[in-house]
Amino acid sequence: EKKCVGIIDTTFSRVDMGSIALKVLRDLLPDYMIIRHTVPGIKDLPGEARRLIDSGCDGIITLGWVGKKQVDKYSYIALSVGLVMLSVLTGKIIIDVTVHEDESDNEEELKKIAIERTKAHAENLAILLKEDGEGLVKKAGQGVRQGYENVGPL
Ligand code: RDL
Ligand code: RDL
Ligand code: RDL
Repeated sequence: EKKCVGIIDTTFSRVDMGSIALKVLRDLLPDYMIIRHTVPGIKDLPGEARRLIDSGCDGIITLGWVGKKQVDKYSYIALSVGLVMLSVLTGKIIIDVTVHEDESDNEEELKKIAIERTKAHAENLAILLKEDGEGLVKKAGQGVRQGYENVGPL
C-alpha cells in the first residue's frame, strides 16, 4: 500500500500555508500519496489528524494560526496538548506548525514567518518520515529556528 502524508490547515489562518506545505512535500516525498484537508480552526486539527491517521497516513503536518487574544491562546493550548497526545498514543509523526498573530505587528513580516516556518517544518517532516529521528542528528544543538534566522549554538 502507498505511503501517505496528511496536510491539515484552517480557514481561520490569514496565510494559505496548506498550499506551501503541499508544494514542498510533493517535491520531497514523490512516492507518497498526499491528502490535504481544511478545518475551521485550530481546535479542530487534532480530531482531523486522528481521522487521517486512521485512514492510513504515516505522518501529519498541521498548520495553525493563533489570534492575538487570550482566548486564542487557550485554544492554542488545547490544540497543542491534543496533538502531542495523539502523537504519543498513535506513535505517528505529527509536525505542528503554529503562527501566533502577535509574533509581529507587521503583516508582511508575519506572512514571511508563516511561509518560512511552513517550508522549514515540511522539510523536517519529510526527513523524519524518510530517515526517522536519525535524519536530524547532523543539526542537533545548532539553535535551528523556523520562520526566523537560526540563533546558532553556544
Ligand atoms: O470547533 C469550532 C471552533 O471552536 C474551532 O474552530 C476553534 O479552533 C476556533 N478558534 C477559536 O474559537 C478561538 O478562540 C480559533 C482561534 N481562537 C484561533 O486563535 N485560531 C483558530 N481557531 O484557528
Ligand atoms: O512540531 C513542530 C514544532 O511545533 C515543535 O518542534 C515545537 O516543539 C517547536 N517549538 C515551538 O514551537 C516553540 O514555540 C519549540 C519551542 N518553542 C521551544 O522553546 N523549544 C523547542 N521547540 O525545542
Ligand atoms: O525566539 C524566537 C522564537 O523562536 C520564539 O518566539 C518561538 O516561540 C516562536 N515559535 C512559535 O511561537 C511557534 O509556535 C516558533 C515555532 N512555533 C516553531 O515551530 N519554530 C520556531 N519558533 O523557531
